[in-house]
Amino acid sequence: MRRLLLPFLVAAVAFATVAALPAAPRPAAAAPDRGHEVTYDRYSLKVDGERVFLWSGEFHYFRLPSQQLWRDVLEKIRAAGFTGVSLYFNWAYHSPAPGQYDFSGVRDVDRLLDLTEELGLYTVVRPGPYINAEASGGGFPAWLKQVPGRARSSAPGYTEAYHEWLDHINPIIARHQVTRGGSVIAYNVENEYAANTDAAYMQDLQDTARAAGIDVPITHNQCCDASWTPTWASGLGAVQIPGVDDYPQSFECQTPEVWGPWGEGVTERLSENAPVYGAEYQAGAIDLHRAGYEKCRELTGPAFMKYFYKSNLIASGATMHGFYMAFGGTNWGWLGQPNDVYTSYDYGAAITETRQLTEKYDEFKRQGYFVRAVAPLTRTDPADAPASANPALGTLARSNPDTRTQFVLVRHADRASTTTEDTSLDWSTPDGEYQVPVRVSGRDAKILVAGYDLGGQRLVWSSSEIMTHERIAGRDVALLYGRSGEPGATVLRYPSRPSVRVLSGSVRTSWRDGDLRLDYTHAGLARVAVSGGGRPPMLLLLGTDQTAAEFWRTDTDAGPVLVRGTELVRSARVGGSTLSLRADTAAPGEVEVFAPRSVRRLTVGGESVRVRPTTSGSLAGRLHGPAPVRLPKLSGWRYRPEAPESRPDFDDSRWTVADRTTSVSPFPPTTLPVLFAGDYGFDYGQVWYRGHFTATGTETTVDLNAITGRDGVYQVWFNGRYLGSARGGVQADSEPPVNQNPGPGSFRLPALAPGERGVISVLVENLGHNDDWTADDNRFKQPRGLVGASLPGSTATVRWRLQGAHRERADPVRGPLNTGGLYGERHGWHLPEAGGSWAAPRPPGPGVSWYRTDFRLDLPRDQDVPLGLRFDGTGPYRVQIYLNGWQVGRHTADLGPQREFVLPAGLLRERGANTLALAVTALDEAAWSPPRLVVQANHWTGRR
Ligand code: IPT
Repeated sequence: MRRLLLPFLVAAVAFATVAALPAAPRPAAAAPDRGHEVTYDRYSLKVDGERVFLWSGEFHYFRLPSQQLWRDVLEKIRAAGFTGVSLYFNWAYHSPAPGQYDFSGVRDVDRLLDLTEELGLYTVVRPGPYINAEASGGGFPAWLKQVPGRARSSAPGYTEAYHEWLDHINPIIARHQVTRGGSVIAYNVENEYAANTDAAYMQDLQDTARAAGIDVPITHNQCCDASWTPTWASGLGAVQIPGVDDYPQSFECQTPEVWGPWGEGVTERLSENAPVYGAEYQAGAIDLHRAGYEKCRELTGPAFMKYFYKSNLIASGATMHGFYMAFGGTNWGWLGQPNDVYTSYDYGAAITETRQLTEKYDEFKRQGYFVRAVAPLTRTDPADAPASANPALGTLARSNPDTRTQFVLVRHADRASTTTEDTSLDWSTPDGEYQVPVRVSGRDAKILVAGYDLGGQRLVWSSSEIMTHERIAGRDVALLYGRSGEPGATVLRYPSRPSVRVLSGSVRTSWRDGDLRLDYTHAGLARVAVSGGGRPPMLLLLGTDQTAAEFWRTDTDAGPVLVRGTELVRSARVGGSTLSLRADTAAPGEVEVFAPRSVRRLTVGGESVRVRPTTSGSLAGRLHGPAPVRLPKLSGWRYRPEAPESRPDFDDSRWTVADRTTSVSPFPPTTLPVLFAGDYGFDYGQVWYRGHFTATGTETTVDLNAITGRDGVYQVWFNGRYLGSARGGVQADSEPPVNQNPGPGSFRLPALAPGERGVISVLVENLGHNDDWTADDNRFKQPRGLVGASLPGSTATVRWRLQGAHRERADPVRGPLNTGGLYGERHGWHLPEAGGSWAAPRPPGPGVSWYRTDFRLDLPRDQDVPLGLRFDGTGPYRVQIYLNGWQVGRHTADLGPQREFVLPAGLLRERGANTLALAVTALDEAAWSPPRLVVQANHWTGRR
């Protein structure tokens, strides 16, 4: 072991620098001419007078502790066609103790906002102070529980505390506003502030932001629907753009087939002067019932997205959307709220926790490209919808008052219906009366467009949906799609008869009175070249859901580029005659590019690709996939038992004495002294208690109460002997219906003689802090740790001391949420540089056992290979997983559901030495089955 110490120290030092990536040089203060004006009206946001369609995805940087992966995920979000991101800022993540703030390394949100700016993603910032988000304390730091005065009100104690937070975060946000050349387009105050509201507080949040130079529109996300009051649309505390959160599909992931249990999901207009804002629109779900996130992904899958998102677009005319979540991430360390979530916050999102793209991503892409390409959508009013000949299918319409472009939603009248129906729409389009045949198969919805100037073309109508169109190399390239096997028709108008060539697929054309009509069945990818007719040439691509999703659009200085194939296109650049793509592949395959005229050559990921011109005017070539990777087997495990705290002779003289008799907690202590961990500065993770007494001889049991959060446990020893464990409570109430007996446990003591000395040792889990959903302190200020202790029948006085992770001594790199108060954590056993004597592994017994091993990786530089740690065993134990000192997850082997944990690149050294440490808390004797490394995905990325 000794031998290993030195290299580890070196690795640890090197590592700290990797983890806490130095901040990039800050751009000099933005020159005023880089700034843009942000305004809005009842239709949309505007930047320098140009309407903006905000289609944003929610992303939590604090759930992805790796700057390099921020870029990866944000590039994936951008590539899906999102025009923006919505970001919560988590106060607890930055503040271990009052007055202490950290914005470095994985907390460097200044860098994060540099990145959104560099990627051209508009950013809605949501700094709370309260965010909910299934984060511990709803984003409130645990130290706030000791601050008197109701949180989320204008009580002085709370006011002073949140001003401290805003004084730190607001200046960072302010310098990244669109008005100063940055990406921040809107600033959201509070979160679903609907119960126990205090308008003066709501107003002060905004006044404070304005005083810090925030000059973009201020927004709010109202809970659920406008039946919740106030909506913050008027009166004291009103925001400029009030928005609504919609979760029509509920969080019942275990029944993914149940359709829209929480209603229509139409975002309400809360203000006549501001755009309709779907601040949080459901794009996944919390796994409340531990059904597994794949079920949540099914619950909120493409069918839901098609039906609800498109219905909402046309019903509400919303031009501001935030989809919650685009990427969920990981509740690493003690970040998660303890009752509703576990380590993974995958959320069933379009991008998985392992950063993979799903069929939900494809649907986002189809819709995102559409809302981005078709500008008239940014200003629409309700319009008469064409009648549907088949009453099973309903229609709803909007039109743009300037261009008269019409948008018609077609879907089942009964939203639960799954039948396939054909209809004919009696459509009075801006270009004349038409009978338009449409088919809807099952849970689907289409937005059909009529009267649209599609580049240089005139689209009269189409029963295919528009995905995107671009002017590339002097012609319009348009991509339309429908479900495979469904009939489609498109009508385009020309001053004179154009010439039409069907390059591939089966498309029938007809010409009548200026209308070119194309009829086809959606299958594969049909290609039609149209030229002449008094308009610029056009390449019309007619795809299916699947083939359309194979396209990527991206901008270059030389104009837009469309790419077909690859797993992902991150960005493109044109230099001379070469188009350079940054793209990922999962397997060898074809790539086809539609690029500016100058382009003759193609490089992908820095490698040149042999290309040939196609009859479609594109260039095509082949790409290779990733090389297979082999992972080391985890072996050489070493072991070290802990919990010396359970022994009677353990020296606890330097521990904190529990001597308090009062607490600001709304829950009155049932016994004294106060044992609440937070009242003594121990906020996160496990806490140890030791109670000393001199027996009277009448003791029979020790009766305890502990609050741990759902699924937490505590364990009890007497004079070194294990007495057993009990489930901790979630919540105690101080008002009826009263539960003043949370997490009870009664432990039998051995017979004691009068005058005999006894030591009770208790290890209590703290899985995190409740949220403050109801803004009344009752949940949020619930204590953690022991909340009651007594020796029934005895008059002996128990002197208690406690020990844990103190808020004044948080890990300066990994932050306050990384570790708790286990002996091994207090002595750095989780750190790469841990010394001490470690032995051959033995199975865990009651208490805590540590296991460590090292492994080297040499993953290919030009591949992205997310790795996971997989546990196969089950038993009465829980495992805290430390990767190079970072607590990346918690495996609850007795409850589940999660067995595989993400080892995020950045914390994981992909080429180098890594240390894995496991703290196994067993409730009983357990079998030891070490975890293994697994490849979660493998992509070739080329030079990144
Ligand atoms: C909405 C919250 O605003 C958000 O923070 C998150 O908690 C989300 O729910 C659920 O994941 S609250 C709404 C569902 C009532």
